[in-house]
Amino acid sequence: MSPYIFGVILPLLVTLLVRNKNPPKKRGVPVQTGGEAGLAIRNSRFESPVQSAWEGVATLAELFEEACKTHAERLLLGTRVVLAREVESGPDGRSFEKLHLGDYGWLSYDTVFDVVSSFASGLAFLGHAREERAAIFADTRQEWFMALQGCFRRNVTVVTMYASLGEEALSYSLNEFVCSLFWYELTFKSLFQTEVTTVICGRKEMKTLVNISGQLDTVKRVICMDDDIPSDASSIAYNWTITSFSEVERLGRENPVEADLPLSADVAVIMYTSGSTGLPKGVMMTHGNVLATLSAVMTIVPDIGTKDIYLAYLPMAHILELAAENLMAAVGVPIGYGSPLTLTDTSNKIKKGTKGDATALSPTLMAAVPAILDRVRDGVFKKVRAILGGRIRFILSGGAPLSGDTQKFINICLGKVHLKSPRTQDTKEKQAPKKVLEDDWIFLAIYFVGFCCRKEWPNSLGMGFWVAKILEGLLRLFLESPRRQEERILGKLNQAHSSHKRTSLSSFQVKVYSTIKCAPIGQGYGLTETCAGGTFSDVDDTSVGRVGPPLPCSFIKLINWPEGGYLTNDSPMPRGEIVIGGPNVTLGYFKNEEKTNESYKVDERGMRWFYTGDIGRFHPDGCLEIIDRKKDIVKLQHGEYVSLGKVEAALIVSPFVDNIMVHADPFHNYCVALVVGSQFTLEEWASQQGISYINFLDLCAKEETVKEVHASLLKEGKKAHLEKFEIPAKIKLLSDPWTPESGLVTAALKLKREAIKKTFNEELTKLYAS
Ligand SMILES: *[C@@H]1O[C@H](CO)[C@@H](O)[C@H](O)[C@H]1NC(C)=O
Ligand SMILES: *[C@@H]1O[C@H](CO)[C@@H](O)[C@H](O)[C@H]1NC(C)=O
Ligand SMILES: *[C@@H]1O[C@H](CO)[C@@H](O)[C@H](O)[C@H]1NC(C)=O
Ligand SMILES: *[C@@H]1O[C@H](CO)[C@@H](O)[C@H](O)[C@H]1NC(C)=O
Ligand SMILES: CC(=O)N[C@H]1CO[C@H](CO)[C@@H](O)[C@@H]1O
Repeated sequence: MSPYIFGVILPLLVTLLVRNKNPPKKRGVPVQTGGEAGLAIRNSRFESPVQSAWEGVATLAELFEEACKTHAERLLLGTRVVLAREVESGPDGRSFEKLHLGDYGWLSYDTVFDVVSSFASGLAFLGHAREERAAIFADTRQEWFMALQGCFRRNVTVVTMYASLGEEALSYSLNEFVCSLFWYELTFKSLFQTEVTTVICGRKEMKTLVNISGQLDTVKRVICMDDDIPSDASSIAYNWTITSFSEVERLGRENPVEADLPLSADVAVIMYTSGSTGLPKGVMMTHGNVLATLSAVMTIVPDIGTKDIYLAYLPMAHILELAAENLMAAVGVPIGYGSPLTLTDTSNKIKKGTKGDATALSPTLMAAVPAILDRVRDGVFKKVRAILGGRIRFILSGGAPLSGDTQKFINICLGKVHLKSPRTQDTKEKQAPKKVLEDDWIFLAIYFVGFCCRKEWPNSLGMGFWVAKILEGLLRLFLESPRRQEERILGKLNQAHSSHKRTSLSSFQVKVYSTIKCAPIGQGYGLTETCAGGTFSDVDDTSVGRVGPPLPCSFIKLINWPEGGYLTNDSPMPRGEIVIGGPNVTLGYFKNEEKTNESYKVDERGMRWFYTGDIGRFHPDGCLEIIDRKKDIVKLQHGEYVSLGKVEAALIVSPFVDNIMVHADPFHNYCVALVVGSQFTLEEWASQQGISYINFLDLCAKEETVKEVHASLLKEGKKAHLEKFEIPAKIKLLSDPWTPESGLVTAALKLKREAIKKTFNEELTKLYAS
């Protein structure tokens, strides 16, 4: 045995031994519950679900009032002044609006409470009756927050959905047209279904409203958050009274009425979610629901308090943002408003040379969704590659042992693995691929960085420099504009701010080390239906790929799903469908009893449970990991179940495959696949075989190519121990890669099954027809 290898193994062994001395901390512990049999886990620190962290407070309205009394003189809401608007035209002839924004102007708790109370009175003065509902459609801004609180003070249920800009901005890679159509449908559906009588919106949203006015016979009042109400709006003949926000406030001040406060079980918000399939559904959340979530988050974010500053920029119609802003206001944290398009100095709408929201505010807290973190990840990878010139193929590492994590990270950054698709990760080690949560990539990155800093990576290797570079990119990218968001998973980051540009290595490392120590990103798992309650990783948990133990307000139960092959007595870890219970679980879908009955159950002890349709497993320390999705598992004609994600992850390993989507039609007994060929390997193969072709498209159409690729899939399938029915019987080889721009994969390169099915409908039909 050569000393070199010896030298590598020994330190690794030592590390393992040292590690094993400390048994993993128990973060979640089993708990007895009612309802369907299964394995339930609760947060180790709380025996029963937390309902309210504030004594005597049972509603959001009370919470806000209390906070205003406690923090009266402190600053609460901040908005930037628009100094100038300019229109610049881009190279492609499209014009962009650029903003020159000034500093933040602040309102104190006292002032805000005054505005909120006046607004509530004004609402009553305008004739909004107590049991009628109001809708708020606007970008995240301070009027949104104040209108919300105003409604709460009148026990008025607020209907929300994403405002146009939020959605558009977050998904700017998506086709804008599709987006606005979608929004249009959502607006219509939610207004119509909930019989809203007052709509509170921004200037921009009024256009849509006017467009659909003919169909909205319940709407009587429109309150415009901007003072300059569009003139074309009032010229249209319909029976709405249009009032500006400040006018409502003035009316309320002149005609004050008593507050009409809600109870804990009253519905605070009906939140419309897009849902990945089908029509939008309105989730009914009580004050108790939201309060339970706030209380739980309180226990998680360390020492949240008056020294913090919060940057609000996600859509308020997202439960994460709504909960976050209410929490910040409750604990005395000033909220500065921004938008995804003005977040950083280099954001789309920021005039060159002026400050983005993050620079102007220097927040200590912000909410994020995986799409943002995905961009961080992509940026990190690009950066790592770029640092080394962008063409590196192979690195020889020696002189010191390389940890598995580091190796993985570097491989991902530089290797084929990432260039193909992140879904290939881990296929060897695990049968069940990580389908749902791919954002462990970013954690891996952070972990790597933490590792390097802690181990004081030998500078002789030049690694210290490297690390600093990666971190520089990482931190800067934290602030870059986000993409399409997904509501399922919530990420939160404690942002270490500063100007990171020309920071020296050592101070940089120090700064980052302190960030790492307190795990800057906690990962959680939750749904709108559970009021974003679910799980959240502990601050001191540096593991990756898991979503943590149950939140103090939730129980998490795994139940058997025998058809899919996931059982709670599986070894080494119990697996099953994830069911979430507790005070955080919402009442159900608005006017959709059938869907509510499908997904919500109340057990004999009165606890509400929500069936998520996600498949998870519990680690020994009580942390949850998401491993599959029920929806992605299809039952074939003869009753066999195919987990599409699992099969795809096993087959994408083939060198000929750039991307793959397995499709299983329940009316047939085999599955098929759409395969995007890897141009490089296929052309190489063709030249070896002496096959001539005009272009790649032509090569992919050739029968022998398809045969070769199919054979390779069979081989990989066998290697991964797939069943015969799991391996696609027929495939279609495609030449064009699937990119986020084409709308076939998300920004995080996850397949958009519905979009792909639609695009290749003809090919899929043919595969089954022949
Ligand atoms: C709040 O409003 C709801 C719906 O209109 C009503 O059922 C409930 O009784 C009200 N709560 C109070 C405390 O008046
Ligand atoms: C206005 O309504 C029509 C259908 O009535 C729709 O096709 C169009 O997209 C709408 N325009 C806007 C700006 O929402
Ligand atoms: C406006 O209201 C009047 C009386 O309330 C009613 O007769 C008329 O049909 C309404 N017009 C529209 C466009 O809804
Ligand atoms: C939903 O469940 C409740 C209680 O079990 C039942 O009364 C109701 O009829 C169900 N509704 C539908 C639409 O299935
Ligand atoms: C607001 C709400 O739904 N509260 C319920 C939360 O769950 C507990 C049981 O754990 C019920 O008792 C509450 O009524």
